[in-house]
Amino acid sequence: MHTSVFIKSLAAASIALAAGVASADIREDFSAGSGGWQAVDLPGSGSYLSVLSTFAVTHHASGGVSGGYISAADPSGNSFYFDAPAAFHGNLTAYLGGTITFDTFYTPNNPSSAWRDDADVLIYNGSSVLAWRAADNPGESWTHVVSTLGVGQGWRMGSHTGAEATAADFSSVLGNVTALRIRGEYVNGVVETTGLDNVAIAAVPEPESWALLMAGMGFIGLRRCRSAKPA
Ligand SMILES: [Ca+2]
Repeated sequence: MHTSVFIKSLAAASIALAAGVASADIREDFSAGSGGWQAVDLPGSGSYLSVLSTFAVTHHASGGVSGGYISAADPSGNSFYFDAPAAFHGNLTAYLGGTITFDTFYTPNNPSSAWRDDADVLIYNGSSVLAWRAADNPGESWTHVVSTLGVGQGWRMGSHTGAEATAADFSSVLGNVTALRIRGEYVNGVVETTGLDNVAIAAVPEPESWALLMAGMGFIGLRRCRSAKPA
């Protein structure tokens, strides 16, 4: 009987864990080219719904955090962003609670002319936009940026000064992502070149999956402990 319960709990834990990690990470390390990424110029300062122009990024075969990376040079007095390809679109609800991470830098990097009045990450479903701004701008060398996709993690609606994004907002936008953009504009002036590498959207296993796995492991431990005692 114990063996049967043990197998059932282990099987349940395995199935739940597999379901929790079923969503593979979406990644681009720019090792084989620009991966379909381009750049867009937006009005900026919280206005992100119209695209003023679209332009090509430059792929560099080396010089990234590892291997290649892309860069774009500021084209205007507006706010430019890196624009993700279709691999980063669609139904991303499986990544709620997970992270979006990337490495970036900009040069020349002069703190006295740094531009802060824009979101660092924009996730769109049509005209609904989740906006997140990091605590600070990146540096002149590669800077790792981590944002957690969830309520209370600094995401706001429309712009970085909008209302805090709710669970319903995340469901609505992540359910059908039509664009994902990462900021290139960091200087008050048409001077900077910004690099981007290692963009990743990663899911986390659901907590109940881990709880089941731990319960299964605990049961194994209990069984071993009991069978080790003399009869
Ligand atoms: Ca790379």
